[in-house]
Amino acid sequence: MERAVIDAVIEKIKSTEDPSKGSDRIKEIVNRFTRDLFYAIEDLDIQPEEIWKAVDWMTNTGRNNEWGLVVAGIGLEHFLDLRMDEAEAKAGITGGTPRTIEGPLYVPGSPESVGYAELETEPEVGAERLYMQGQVKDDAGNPIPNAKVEVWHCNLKGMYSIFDSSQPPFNLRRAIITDAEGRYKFKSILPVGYSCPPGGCTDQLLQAIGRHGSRPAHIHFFVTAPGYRKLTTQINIEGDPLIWDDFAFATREDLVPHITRYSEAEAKEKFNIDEPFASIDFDFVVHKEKAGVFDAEIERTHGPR
Ligand code: MBD
Ligand code: FE
Repeated sequence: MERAVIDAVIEKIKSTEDPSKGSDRIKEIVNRFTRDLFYAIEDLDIQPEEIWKAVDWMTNTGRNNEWGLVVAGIGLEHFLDLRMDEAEAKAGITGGTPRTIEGPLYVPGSPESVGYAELETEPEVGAERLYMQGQVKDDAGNPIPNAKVEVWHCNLKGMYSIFDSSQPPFNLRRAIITDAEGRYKFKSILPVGYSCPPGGCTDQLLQAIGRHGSRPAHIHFFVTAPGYRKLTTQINIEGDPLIWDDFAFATREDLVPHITRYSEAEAKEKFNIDEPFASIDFDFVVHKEKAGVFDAEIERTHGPR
């Protein structure tokens, strides 16, 4: 079919729109997507059975609440990051801690404390203990007191509390308010990598295109402070073999901090801590709010549906 014929079909569909009803923005987007879809069907000679299979797959993906995984897995969430980076650069906002995707597993309402938090509601048996600490700063290097550092990560099974009812609610999720010197510190465990539910819709899709659905071990953060742009980011656990092979494309230079390990003897002697531990120093550098740039607080639904 000629493109002109497809364009005529789209024009015919558009002609049924009532100009006094609905949203111009949504009309524009829907018409564009429909046209691009019809072009793709024509160019790739997509068959009716393939369309109905895709409809079933989309239905199941929604039923299983896997769209957040799919959005991460096809690189769409990372692409949105790249577009936000570009929009900020155009407005003169550069440097600072790089943003990277939120992912689908944040839940608001974590227990809050000032300066320090222990993330384990329930002790994680067999885990390597982690202390992570640093400052929240502005891009001139000034510490920001009263900033909120929200942190969340998975347990040794690669599962996130709230989504995984076998853990206490908010296990491995906390909010830490920085102290007078802009400092935060938390005790937790080194998490492991995450894998999409085996046999689920995202896994099926990735298998069908010869990809895997795993992420390197990582820890998520939101950093917010009045008058500053929200930072959404993650760090990766140094040494994970998937660091540059993340199915969600979230790894970025500057987000793989060095881990220092202390033996039981060193922990006792230098820190008076009764077990060996891993330590990460990491400062978050955020930007002042600026007029005329998009709002870095992105509205989206959180938690299990
Ligand atoms: C995760 O833990 C995650 O961070 C992302 C982006 C996708 C799936 C699981
Ligand atoms: Fe995650």
